[in-house]
Amino acid sequence: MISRRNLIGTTAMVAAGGLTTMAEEKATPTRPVVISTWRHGLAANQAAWKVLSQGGRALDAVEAGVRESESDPNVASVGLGGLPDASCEVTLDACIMNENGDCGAVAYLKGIENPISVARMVMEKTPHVMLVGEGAKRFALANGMKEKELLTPGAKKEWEKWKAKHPDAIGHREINFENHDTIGMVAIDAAGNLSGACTTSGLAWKLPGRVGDSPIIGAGLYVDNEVGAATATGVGEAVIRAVGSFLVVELMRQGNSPQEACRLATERVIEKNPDWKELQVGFIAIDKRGRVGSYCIQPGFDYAVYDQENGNRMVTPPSRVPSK
Ligand code: SD4
Repeated sequence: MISRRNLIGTTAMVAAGGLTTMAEEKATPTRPVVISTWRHGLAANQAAWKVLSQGGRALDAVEAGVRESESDPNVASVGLGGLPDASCEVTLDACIMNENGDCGAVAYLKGIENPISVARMVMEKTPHVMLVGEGAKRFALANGMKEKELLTPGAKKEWEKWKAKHPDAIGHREINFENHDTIGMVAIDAAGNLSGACTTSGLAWKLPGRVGDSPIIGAGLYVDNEVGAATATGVGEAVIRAVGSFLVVELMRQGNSPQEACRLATERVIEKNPDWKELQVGFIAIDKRGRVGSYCIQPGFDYAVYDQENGNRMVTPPSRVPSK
């Protein structure tokens, strides 16, 4: 645990290093707080808040929160209703991490509506961190999950439109700037513990078999209960190259505010990806004091924040490419 004495020490050191001014520091922690990516984060935060406001555990809150988006057929790139891969199959990636550093993940999972709950079972019921494909599905079915058709008529229609335009394509890395996507959620509970969850159907029209950053611990999500938690959205390949979410947490460990940590990690993504102008990547982060922050490459990304003081609302973070 970080003691109050250590916290003060860190603050003084940081202020001396010019990274953060004292005015940015909050004297008392804000908690609980939950944040999540994109507009569908509002409904997800609502579900998470039900757990948090009753003194529940951040882990239960983030699972309940992202399940909301997974099960919403109108969210076009998570769980049910997710846009399919190039062969018109919906395949899902998810991971979860708790305050003890335990983690679980699934990738290339088909036909299961709530991959986040499978990821949690991997974490809690197996000695492993990640299960993929057929094995992940068999594990889910053996543990009480039901098989379900995840391709909705709307998603199929979108695929048909794409296929008509790209009849010979075997895969595609398309990022839709307006209509996202993956839900990443991180939270701190009333007891001051952090957890996070990230779940997606991945990039639309991806090459079959492709796995993005979302189920990769350190890339799509990272939680360190001593420091903070972060999650990512956007082009997964670009996030993996920079081990993005781990980097955000490490930057917070060095004394940066969540906002500055997200900005610096985005700059690293930019350094590692020469085609960054064509990409969207966004990070959101929360620290041990309940401070939150976010940064992205392209304008158009927003995130949902829920706390006691200001309720549930959308926040637009600064972006590297300025908005017009
Ligand atoms: C992926 N990072 O599979 C996900 C997609 C995403 O907003 O986040 N889109 O690469």
